[in-house]
Amino acid sequence: MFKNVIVRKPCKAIVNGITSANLGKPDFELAKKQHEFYIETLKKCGVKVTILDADEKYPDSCFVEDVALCTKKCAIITRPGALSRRGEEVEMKEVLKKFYSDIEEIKEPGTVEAGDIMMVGDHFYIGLSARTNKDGAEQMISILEKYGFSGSVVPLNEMLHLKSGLAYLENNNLLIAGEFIKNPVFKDFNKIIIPEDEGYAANCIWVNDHVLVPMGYPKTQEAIKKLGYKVEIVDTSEFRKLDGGLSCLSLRF
Ligand code: CIR
Repeated sequence: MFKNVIVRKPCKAIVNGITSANLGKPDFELAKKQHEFYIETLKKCGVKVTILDADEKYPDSCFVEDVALCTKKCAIITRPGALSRRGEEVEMKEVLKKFYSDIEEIKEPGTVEAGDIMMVGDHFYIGLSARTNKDGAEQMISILEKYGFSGSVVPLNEMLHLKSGLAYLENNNLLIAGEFIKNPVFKDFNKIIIPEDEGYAANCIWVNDHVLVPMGYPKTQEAIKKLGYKVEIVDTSEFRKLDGGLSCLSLRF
């Protein structure tokens, strides 16, 4: 079960965030409203939400998931691969000191964005992407091993982050899309294959038996409902314009 969630309000500079989506610029006012609804939904799932102020220095700073990995025993501060995002992790380290006595850090030349990391019990799958390099993944695995966890790498070719195409919903249930569907690494999961026309909906989050699902993906919504979860629909249209989704917007631990 998760007790805590950390989010950061979107900033006005969000209109200058990194994107490959080709969906136009996000509307700041609407992004703010969608973010508020996301927070209210998380509260319904029984977690305490820590809300950080918007940070105009970093257009993508609402995507807090990427700057730290929060485990049951320690927090690991990442070193973002995107240069315009490097530095977002500095303040997060200070915030996480209130929650963790053990804080580790990824060091140069390693880069990691934790959108590339999927936790499955005590094992962590780490995507090797344009943002997370081999050195960063190796550092991450040796830190995890120090705390009794394990890690393994998954090379990515098409997706931005590992969790752009995967979401672990506990109980062996795995939402899986695109390039990961045929990957034998995931063969033993109960795979819920996300149809191609709903690819974005692979980025859902499990929060204490609720599953947050993005608005506008009825097939995925139905498949998750059938598994017995409480489905919470959240509109993320403005964050999608920056390749961001439900998982990217919070740290959950
Ligand atoms: C970026 O490109 O870094 C942001 N525009 C989106 C980050 C999405 N984060 C995530 O998938 N964990």
